[in-house]
Amino acid sequence: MPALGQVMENGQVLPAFLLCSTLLIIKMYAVGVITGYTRLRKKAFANPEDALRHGGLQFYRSDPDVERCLRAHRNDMETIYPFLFLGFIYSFLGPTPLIAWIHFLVVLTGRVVHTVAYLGKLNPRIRSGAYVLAQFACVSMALQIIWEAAHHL
Ligand SMILES: N[C@@H](CCC(=O)N[C@@H](CS)C(=O)NCC(=O)O)C(=O)O
Repeated sequence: MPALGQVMENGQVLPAFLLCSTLLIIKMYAVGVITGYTRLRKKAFANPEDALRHGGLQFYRSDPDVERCLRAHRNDMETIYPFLFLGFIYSFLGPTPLIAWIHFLVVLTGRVVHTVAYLGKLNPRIRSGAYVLAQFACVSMALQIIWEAAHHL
């Protein structure tokens, strides 16, 4: 396996991964901000002390839109966190830069579309398709890591 500096210089694979993964982390932050904004807009708070601060204990309640944000965030955690591991290790396997870029961009695009479709209540097929697309790229990276690791046992 090449050293970190080599990967950075030669293939532009690691910088591609760092770019896409950091954008995805910022995307997750955005979901958190939208969740907080939705709580304020719908007056639906997760803690009694928050509700008291914003008008009374009656606002210590759940809300379908807030729940939707939380599900989008949970789905991000189920998919993006594994990508942070898989993409990083994959970057060190010496993949063809173009193929690696395609993997990372598919995950980035898939996850952004998933969030937009989920929060925007779009046709569920768009969300499912985006989910499957991003997962497909992640499974591809996982299989390549397993393959490489198995050959170094
Ligand atoms: N934990 C997921 C596993 C399957 C999954 O991630 N499905 C995608 C595409 S249908 C999804 O957007 N699920 C909705 C969600 O996780 O809230 C679930 O409960 O649905």
